[in-house]
Amino acid sequence: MANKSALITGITGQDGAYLAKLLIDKGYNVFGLHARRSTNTLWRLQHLGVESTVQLVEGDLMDLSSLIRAMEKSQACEVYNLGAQSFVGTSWDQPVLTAQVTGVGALNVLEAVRIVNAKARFYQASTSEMFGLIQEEKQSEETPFYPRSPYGIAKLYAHWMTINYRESHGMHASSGILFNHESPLRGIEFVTRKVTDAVARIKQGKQHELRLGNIDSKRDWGFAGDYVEAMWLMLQQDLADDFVVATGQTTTVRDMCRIAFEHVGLDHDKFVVIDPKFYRPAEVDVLLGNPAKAINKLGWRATTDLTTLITMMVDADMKRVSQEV
Ligand code: NAP
Ligand code: F7E
Repeated sequence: MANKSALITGITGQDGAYLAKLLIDKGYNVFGLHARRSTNTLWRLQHLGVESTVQLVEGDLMDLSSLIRAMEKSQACEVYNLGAQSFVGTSWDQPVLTAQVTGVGALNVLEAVRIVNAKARFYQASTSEMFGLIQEEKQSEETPFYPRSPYGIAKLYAHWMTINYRESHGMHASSGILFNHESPLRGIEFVTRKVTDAVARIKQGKQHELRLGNIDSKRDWGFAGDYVEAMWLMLQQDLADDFVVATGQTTTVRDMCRIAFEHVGLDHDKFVVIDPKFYRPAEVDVLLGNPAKAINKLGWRATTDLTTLITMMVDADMKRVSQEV
């Protein structure tokens, strides 16, 4: 039997790279939607050694015809929509772009799937940001949403569109409501990577302080490598559904910093400077996921605790910074 084909939007991002590697290792032909940029965005795929194995198809989430072409070319039976303007902070500066890429972009992918092969299975990258001002101490699939950022609102639109395509067109369309997940391949603008990169630079005398915003906010942080496994598992189920994917533990940004600095023998209090520039117009104070449904129905479980994750990221940044010229 011929290998299955999968199409990943957002293949150059953190999750796209880990998912591409996972699917290649499982024997899939992996296609990735590649939005043309003037800079090299393939470094994550290169890092995981899959750059020459994935087949890139030019296209953009805002261009339906390019998505239809990508569906036709890939003949994908599984489609993972990971592409997005995913940085929450930027969503206040570029709310319209965020709505178009992160919200309507998902609708474009759903339409392309419906038009080309409505039997293909679809995964939507939903997010704990949709819970925003939390309505329950531990957030599950039943918890009401209250998004606090243009990003969270765009994602909520995409989330409901996914449910709507499932209910109106009978498509196998699932949403993973993923809580924060990080790795050495995380974008530098996100707080964990900003911290682990700064720790490495400070330790090696290349930086002297770390400027942060609200360090009292709490997040449920897991390892991206674990989370892409949950995405794949969702598309292997007989019935499409929505699943919370989380560790079930929450930690302040302050404590995450302490873990990172302590790993190289430094005291975070001596280096962290609070800068109001990094505060958000509306903060999500705390997120804490309840992954019981994913554990029971998918047999998925987070395997990496926060200390292991941050230690892995600091070690990778120590190496990367030491090799800089
Ligand atoms: P990421 O690293 O920011 O990657 C985003 C990807 O989207 C990149 O490949 C980017 O391409 C692509 N993209 C942006 N605009 C596009 C456009 N107009 N057309 C086509 N592609 C476009 O995000 P991530 O951390 O891997 O997250 C993957 C998905 O999960 C995102 O949808 C994110 O919102 C969601 N999510 C993430 C988390 C998390 O904690 N990481 C949690 C919940 C949900 P370029 O490289 O060319 O810019
Ligand atoms: O912020 C606080 C900030 O930008 C985490 C995305 O992947 O996860 C991510 O969104 C917390 C917030 O992630 C700085 O205010 C303090 O409370 O790392 P972050 P995020 O906003 O939670 C969700 C699930 C997604 O779906 C998103 O795509 O850290 N914080 N000082 C800071 N954050 C940043 N970035 N920079 C600071 O200097």
